[in-house]
Formats: sequence, C-alpha cells, structure tokens
Amino acid sequence: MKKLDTTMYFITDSTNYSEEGFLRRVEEACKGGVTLIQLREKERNTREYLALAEKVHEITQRYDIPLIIDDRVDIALAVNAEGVHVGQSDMPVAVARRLMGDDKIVGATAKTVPQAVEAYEQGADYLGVGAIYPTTTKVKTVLTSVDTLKEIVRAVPIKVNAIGGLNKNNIHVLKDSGIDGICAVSAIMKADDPCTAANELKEAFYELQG
Ligand code: TZP
Ligand code: MG
Repeated sequence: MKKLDTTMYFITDSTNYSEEGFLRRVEEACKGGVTLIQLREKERNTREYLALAEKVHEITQRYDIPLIIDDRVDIALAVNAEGVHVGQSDMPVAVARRLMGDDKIVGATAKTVPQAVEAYEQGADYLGVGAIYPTTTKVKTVLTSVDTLKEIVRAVPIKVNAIGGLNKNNIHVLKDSGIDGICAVSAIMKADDPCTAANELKEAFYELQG
C-alpha cells in the first residue's frame, strides 16, 4: 500500500542555496516532521535535476518520507521516487498515472472544480489548490478563493491541500475548509530554522483541525 499523508507537505526551492545548504535544509525539514516532500526545480537541466533528486531521495528515504517529483515523470521513475506532481500544463494526470503505475503517488494542481474533478477522474491521489495568498515563490499562478477551495473539497473524494503564501500566522482562514493538509515552500525553506518551522506549521494545522 502506498503511504500518503499530506498533512505537512513541504515543497522545496533550491534557488539561492548551495547544494550542501539546500540538502541540509531538506534534512532539517524531515527532522521537523514534514509528512510529504516535493522536489520542485524549474531552472535545472535534466542531468542536474536527476542528480539532485537522487541526493534528496537518499535523505527522504532515511526519514521514511515519500518524495514527489514536480513536473517530471521521467525523473520520478529514474530515481524510483514515491510519486510525481503535475500541473495544468504538464503531462495529463491519466498519462502520468499510466506511466507511474498504481503503486505510486500522482498529485495534481487544480484551481477550479472542473479541473479538480478531471484530475480525480484521471487517477490523481491528491490535489494542491491555490494560491490562497500571494506568494513570493516563482510560480505562474492566480489566487484561488477559500470558497472555491471548499467547493473542491466537497467535489472530490481524494485528499486536498491548500497552497500559496501559507504560514502559521495566516492558516486560520482555512479553518473548517475540510482540507487534508497544507503545502508550504517559503515558510519552511526560508526559515532560520527549517526544523522548528516545519514542526510549528504542522502543529498550527493540527490546532486548526481541532
Ligand atoms: N503553486 C501555487 S502557489 C505555489 C505553487 C507551487 C508556491 C507556494 O510557495 P509559498 O512560498 O509557500 O507561497
Ligand atoms: Mg508543474
């Protein structure tokens, strides 16, 4: 059975870090209790993405945290990662699912109810919905309202995570939204202490759940 706990989903961004500094932060986040990690690389070529994915997977396996590769099914397969995440301009969920097989995790981005339903019908295990707040992370996105997020939660039976500008001081808007977890890049990646930051954000989410 594949393990999927999206409670505290950490998405990486290696921009502005040395490889050593980046990997140290990834490991600190693992120590802080993140439940799922996505390696998200927008600038690296295939060879570089693959090499970094191997190193990150070595860390996440030690902490028994599933690793998701953003955008790239080939890299996910090459490093035997636990899953892949596809956006609206990446490979369709159905194709990613066929290539990855049923034992791997396939996640998708959805900003509307029709996108969410389509991703679910094509075999997605979870959805990332947002941006809830404006974000400083490099991404082409528009804001998604909390009302739309709630509609998506009601429309599909798979896990739904909120994403975009989230931190421990602003996730209260997600109370009673029915989401399964939160995704964060900056709140953990850019924290002075990623271990504590991951832990505090996860705790804040648990408190929200009541
Ligand atoms: N998709 C929607 S917002 C976003 C992605 C990848 C970036 C989230 O980053 P941060 O730093 O947590 O706002
Ligand atoms: Mg993508």
